[in-house]
Amino acid sequence: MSKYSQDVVKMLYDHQSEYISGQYIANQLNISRAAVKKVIDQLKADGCDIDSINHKGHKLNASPNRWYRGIINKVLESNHLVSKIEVYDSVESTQTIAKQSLVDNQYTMLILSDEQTKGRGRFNRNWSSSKGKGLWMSVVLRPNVSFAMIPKFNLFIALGIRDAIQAFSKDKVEIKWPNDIYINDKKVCGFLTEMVANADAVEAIICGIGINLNHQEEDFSDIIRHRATSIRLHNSEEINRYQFLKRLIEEIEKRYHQFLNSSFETIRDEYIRTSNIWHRKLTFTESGEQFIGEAIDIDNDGFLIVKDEDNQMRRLISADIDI
Ligand code: BTX
Repeated sequence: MSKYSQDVVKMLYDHQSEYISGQYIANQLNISRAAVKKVIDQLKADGCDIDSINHKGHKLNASPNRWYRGIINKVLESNHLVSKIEVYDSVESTQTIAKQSLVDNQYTMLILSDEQTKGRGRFNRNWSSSKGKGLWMSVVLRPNVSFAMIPKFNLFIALGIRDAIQAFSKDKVEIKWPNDIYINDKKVCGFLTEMVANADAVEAIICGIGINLNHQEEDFSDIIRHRATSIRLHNSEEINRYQFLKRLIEEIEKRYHQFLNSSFETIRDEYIRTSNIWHRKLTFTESGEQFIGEAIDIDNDGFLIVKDEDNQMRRLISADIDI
């Protein structure tokens, strides 16, 4: 990619409703018109939907289905959540990159990739992350908290992710405790919270988030098609990944501040109202043990209260649930 690609794409994004001339771009960047043409041709070859008309100029038709640093910097310019943003075309896992990038510095970070070749879920399960269809990202945060706070973090962040998806879905978006977001009983998002800690405190929280944005049903593999969905399937139009990212970071930032300053009790009602696990028979797996039960409540500390088939009450801080 040319070193001017990010600048050109940012200028096109800034003027999305109008044509801007090659000469204007050339003047702004202090390069020749021929150089501008070369960059535009390359962006088009990369799948950027740019309309070019003689004597009128260039116009970005829709937001491209890939990440451009120039646009991301623009849409996230007012964010206070992360201080460093890394963008990749393809990586094995943004979670792995995040863990490598956080060493020997104190940055808060956002790592984004158009594609993951070895995206992973909980318990090392596979997370399907096809190119250009979804949002695959990891956020590195540096709260000064003990590691007992990690499950609480997960609960707050779940609400932030849910709210962002709800803003783009006409159907109800629900949390499946503790790590998934569902629409109409199909998974639209999975997230996981990991940490790097020393004996006293957490050094970094690494929150990996995978959201299916613009998949059509046929884009999902046979294995997950019957239980996966995308936001696009609940919206009449393509999801603009940049607008979605902006909203997601805003919602996460809001919930992160709440997490740092408030107890789970303050969001408990909201969490219960937006969860999809109540009043149904569920299969739980906790520390290798499997049992059937019904989720009854979530207590003020964020533990799930489950009544099992023997009418025994169990208190879970994390588990795997089969719906
Ligand atoms: P999970 O273990 O709850 O979900 C994994 C399960 O979900 C898989 O076993 C499969 O059945 C199903 N699945 C796989 N891919 C998809 C998909 N795209 N849509 C719906 N269902 C799917 C949840 O794990 C946590 C996932 C975190 C993913 C993010 S992406 C960015 C970051 N990098 C990375 O490697 N992981 C995280």
